[in-house]
Amino acid sequence: MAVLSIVEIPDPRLRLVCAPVETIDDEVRQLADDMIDTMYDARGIGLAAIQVGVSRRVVVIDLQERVTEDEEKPEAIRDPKVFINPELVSVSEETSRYSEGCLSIPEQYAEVERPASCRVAWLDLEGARHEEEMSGLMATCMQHEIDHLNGVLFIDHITRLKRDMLLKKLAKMRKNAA
Ligand code: GNR
Ligand code: NI
Repeated sequence: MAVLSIVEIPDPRLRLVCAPVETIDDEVRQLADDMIDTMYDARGIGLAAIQVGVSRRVVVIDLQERVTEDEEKPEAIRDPKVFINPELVSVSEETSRYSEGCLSIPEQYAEVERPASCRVAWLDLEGARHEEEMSGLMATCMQHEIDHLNGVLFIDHITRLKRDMLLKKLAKMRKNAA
């Protein structure tokens, strides 16, 4: 078990285009394990490797609802999924809006419009290829994570005015916390 520290804006690593995983070896398996520990520790529903400083195309997601806001999710109902080299195969024309947050932009939220559903291809930790149609929060979260692999953040999808307001609130929050 290793909880890693999370990279936050304006760290330039969040703008890197991450490299595909060529070989699924012990290092990748260890990374995925540590990312899962880190995601639960931070109470996130997803995490991309670059958020722990590793510029690789690895994503972990667990959408399962928390029992309560301040109670930790019982380990028994945890269902983490690992996605190696995930790719959008196609996206729907229909869009949906969701109030998104990001562990790399702490405590800030904004409505983001994205394709409502998407078809995603990826490798699992055994190297097997999967392809699946995703919708709802899973589609939103997967697109948010694939964005991270390409150096894109949810604030890139909102208006400049909203982005500036959000960044100001973040600066203020950090100042008060310091
Ligand atoms: O924990 C997270 N919640 C979330 C909510 C709406 C849309 C996307 C997300 S992902 C985010 C964790 C994170 O930063 N993943 O990169
Ligand atoms: Ni994020």
